[in-house]
Amino acid sequence: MQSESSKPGLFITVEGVEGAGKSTNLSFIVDCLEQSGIEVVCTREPGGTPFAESVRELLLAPREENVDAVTELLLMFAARSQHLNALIRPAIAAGKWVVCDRFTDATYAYQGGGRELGFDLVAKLEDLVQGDFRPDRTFYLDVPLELGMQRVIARGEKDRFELEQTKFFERVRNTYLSMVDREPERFILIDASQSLEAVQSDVRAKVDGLLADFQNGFESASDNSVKSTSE
Ligand code: Z5A
Repeated sequence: MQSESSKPGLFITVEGVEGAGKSTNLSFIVDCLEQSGIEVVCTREPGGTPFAESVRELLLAPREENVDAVTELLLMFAARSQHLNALIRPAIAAGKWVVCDRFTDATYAYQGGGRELGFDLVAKLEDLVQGDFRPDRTFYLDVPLELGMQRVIARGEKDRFELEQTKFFERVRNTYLSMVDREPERFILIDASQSLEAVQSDVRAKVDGLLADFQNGFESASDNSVKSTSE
């Protein structure tokens, strides 16, 4: 299937707690889409452009100084603003599909839930930075915390977030699950505790469904290609 340059692409995000297999399955989603002839831009948050990747380094490096939760929140959105305007919006407008490893749902989960800043503050910044730009679909890979942690520990070195306590990650996961409940039409819930083979079989079925919807006229509900926060 060819993406039509006259038609905007879709914005797909992939979310999950630590060790859920986001990065592994994001590559798989990109492969499935490319095999179907879709032009894909694969990116991540925080990061995605040289400037935003510099902000990512600031955010993830373990450090002795305690980083204030609001400082962290503002840096997430600073990186996002740059990423959105320099890379994501132009790609979607050019008819490409953008597949992004984490986006604003992660801010609700980690800063809103994990850091206990709450939904309202995150929502205000979301409106300011994104206007009504939202993901078209979000794969949420769910895994019990213990299993996710086992996978992460097997990988070695931890970043500043991965050094947090279990309670923090419980709040993160609960926030994700509450968002999945609230927006079942956008979220695609995947049981990521299964074998990788079984997870990818589920993911493949959902991608095929999405491609079929797109062929049948599915278009971004949020009109992502045309609206800019500076307009
Ligand atoms: N953050 C935030 O606080 N606020 C925000 O707004 C945003 C982000 C956007 C960096 O994110 C941090 O930024 C993140 C949240 C915060 N905090 N942390 N931690 P990141 O996405 O770059 O980092 P991450 O969450 O740590 O991702 P990750 O470590 O790459 O995990 P993953 O992508 O879910 O896992 P993976 O690398 O694909 O898989 C982990 C291992 O498990 C690997 O060895 C796989 O081979 C294995 N695996 C995967 N699936 C399976 C199955 N099904 N069975 C067995 N083994 C598996």
